[in-house]
Amino acid sequence: HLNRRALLGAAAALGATALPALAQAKTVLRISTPAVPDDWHAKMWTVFKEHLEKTAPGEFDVQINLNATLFKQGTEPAAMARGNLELSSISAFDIAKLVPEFSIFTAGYVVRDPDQQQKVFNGPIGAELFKLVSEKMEVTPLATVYLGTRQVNLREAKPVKTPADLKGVKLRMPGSKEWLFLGDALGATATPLAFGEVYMGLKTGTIDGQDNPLPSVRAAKFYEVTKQLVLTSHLVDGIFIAISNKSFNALTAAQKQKVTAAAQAAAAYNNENRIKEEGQLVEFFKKEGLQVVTPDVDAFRKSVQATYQASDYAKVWPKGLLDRINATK
Ligand code: KDO
Repeated sequence: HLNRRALLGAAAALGATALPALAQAKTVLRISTPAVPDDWHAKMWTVFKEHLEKTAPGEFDVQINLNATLFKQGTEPAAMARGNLELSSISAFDIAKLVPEFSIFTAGYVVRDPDQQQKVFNGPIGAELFKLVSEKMEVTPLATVYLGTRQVNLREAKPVKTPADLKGVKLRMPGSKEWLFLGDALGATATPLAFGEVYMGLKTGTIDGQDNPLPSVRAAKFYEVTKQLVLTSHLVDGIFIAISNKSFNALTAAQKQKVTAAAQAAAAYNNENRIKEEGQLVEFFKKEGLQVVTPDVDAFRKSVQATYQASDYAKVWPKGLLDRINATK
């Protein structure tokens, strides 16, 4: 409030016509994400906004667009590179399209847990790869967000122990070849669909299942239209708060630091809440009537890892990177 009053006071001193000019001086930061409002990686943007309002009062106009209303899922990186969008959270799958080395993080059973994920991306591996991201994608990653550990979630319950049991199951994946490869590696028939269409797809039966971390299964209410959770834990998934280089380079050094700190506060809020909730959700889904089963995770791990190792993806993984990730504790 103080700030607005100060602005109005300054405007009055300069004459009423100066108000629109002063108001426009705020740097607009548009955010686009497919996240649903009740998910932690949607709520974290409010933390980002409030953080900036405190550290840089009146300097930014942060506009949060959820549910992929501003840009379709997966089109955010191109929009940021063109300067049509300032901020988003981008996935390893988005990055792998332009930075093939990054596909190591789209592979199942590589990252072990959220703690290791933070260490990998906040250490030298992250620094090296984020440099490539900035050069090749024209966006700068600011913080690593734990999206959760992806699990298989089926419309009808069936015995699932190994990848062979998913044969013929139409498993929805986001619409890119890197995602479809993961779905197929799990033994299923991967079917592309945008996140916003998954609920209907499950309800009507155009797909047999989907994979997502449990907090997103809760927030997007997929448990209402599915009967089983198979705890494959196949991907410790991360997304990266990223800003377009065009907008980042236009900021002062102090603003860059504040925007980065706000992104890190947002990620920390998400990570803390998501990890906590993820540990409590199996009970919730059971109460909602879902069958929750643990398959032979070793069988899934072996099969998925072998599929990736034999693929073209592994050919472009920098020598020694997998060992360096594994050695990160
Ligand atoms: C999804 O579409 O399954 C996915 O989990 C992929 C993620 O990369 C991310 O886009 C996420 O959806 C959305 O933010 C919605 O939660």
